[in-house]
Amino acid sequence: ATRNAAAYFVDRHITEGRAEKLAFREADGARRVLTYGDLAEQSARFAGALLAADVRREERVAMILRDQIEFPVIFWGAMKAGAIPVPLNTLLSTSVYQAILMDCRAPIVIVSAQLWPVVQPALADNSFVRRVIIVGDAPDEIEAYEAFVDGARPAETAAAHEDELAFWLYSSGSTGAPKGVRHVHGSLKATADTFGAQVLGIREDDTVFSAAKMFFAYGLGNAISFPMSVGATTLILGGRPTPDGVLSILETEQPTIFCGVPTLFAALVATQEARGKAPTHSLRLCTSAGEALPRDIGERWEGLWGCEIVDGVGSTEMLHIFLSNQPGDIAYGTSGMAVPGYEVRLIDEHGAAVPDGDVGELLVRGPSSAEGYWNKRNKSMSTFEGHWTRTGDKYERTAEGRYVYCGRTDDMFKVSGIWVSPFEVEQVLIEYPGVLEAAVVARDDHDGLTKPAAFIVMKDGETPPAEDALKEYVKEKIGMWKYPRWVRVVDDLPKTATGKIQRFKLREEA
Ligand code: 3SK
Repeated sequence: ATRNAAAYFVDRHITEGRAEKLAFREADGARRVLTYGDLAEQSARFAGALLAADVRREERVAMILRDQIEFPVIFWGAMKAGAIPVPLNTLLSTSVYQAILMDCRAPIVIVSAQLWPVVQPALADNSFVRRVIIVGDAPDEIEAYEAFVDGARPAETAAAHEDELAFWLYSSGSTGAPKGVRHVHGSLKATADTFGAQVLGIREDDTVFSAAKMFFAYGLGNAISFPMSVGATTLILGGRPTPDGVLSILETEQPTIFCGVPTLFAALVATQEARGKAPTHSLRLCTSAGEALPRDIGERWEGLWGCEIVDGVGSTEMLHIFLSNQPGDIAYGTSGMAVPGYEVRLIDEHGAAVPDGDVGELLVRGPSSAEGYWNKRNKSMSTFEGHWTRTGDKYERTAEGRYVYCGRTDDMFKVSGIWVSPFEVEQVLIEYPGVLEAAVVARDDHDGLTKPAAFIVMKDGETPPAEDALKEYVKEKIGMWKYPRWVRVVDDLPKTATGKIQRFKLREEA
């Protein structure tokens, strides 16, 4: 039997009698719906259109698409044709699209109409792109999606091996240029069988809402592969997840699982606290990833909503979450333990195991690691070390075996010879009344000695705290040497599209 992931996630539902079941429902815009039957038919038709357009096996299909029902159709349709879908972040600049489209050499680019003004100039000198398709209102001279698929003969799902390349994702990381991360067909099922089944316990009667977008590995699992592994339904939000918009979806659309990122949970807690009433909802579980969830946010959320947040850590390279809390066994402020099916370990700079209580770099081993980076041999060799993948994250393991995030390898610094975790200081800063978000970086004082510097964002309408009071608070909570010697109040923090604080930018400013 073929191990093409589309056979398992899409076609299987037809033979199992779920053709009429709702797979996707848009919660904004045109509020369209897509059943499992529609998805099977439309993805096969899109695959047929790609073959008719002479897109060959393993050629890349660049997707610059907002979350909308065409996203899963095109993602699975490309795989059915044996081509490689490459979903791209929808918030990039023209110059980054230009670089990525040259790097992946996609002959065909599918773009949401709203994103066309940014993407169009990126195609100017690209001789690889043979065809551009617009989803939505297409300008006259550009081919519309409906015209592209109209009349196409539905294609059979191409036979594929589970170890064969299936799709790429571009990892932005918290620094540097995006890298093409190449994933195989078997990895999608591997993450659904591990985190999806054994942590979320995802079920056919679940309705999932992921504020994290589908182009992001975290959103791809939450909104596409996990619900589709069991025939559940996904709510799609095309626009930006504002606190008011998300709260309204949680109240009116009644999802049972909500997947967010720490910044959004912080904003939702602040908004809900200001409203001062308990929301009505049907949530049974929430997940958080992208960055470590501050303890205070997790506790306040659970107090308001009576629903746990399962905080975990994953990576684009591992496709989804491999270290996580478990429902019913949550320790806020920690990333929990290895997800069943994965192993993790901590090493020092010489590769030796570090004892509990010491900080080390986290390595992970499991069934969904990527094949490597595209055209980045050195980087691939230093990240994927045989079965083990280096994460670049620093962690500490507690005596109970839970992992506590300390920061990115590049973000950690020493003060008076002792390691400081920016994340630990940030957690204390956001406990201070009125502080919404915080980021801490190293800065040299006038003697050239490294000290913490903090950037804080205040909640709406709150006055910034007296600097000395804030410093004293941190000193008392976590130790003399960790308090920020400088505090700057800013309107917002620089973040990647997936919500990770870009501390390297703040280091430059500090
Ligand atoms: O950053 C994360 O924690 C994450 C989680 C799941 C999938 C991908 C990523 C980057």
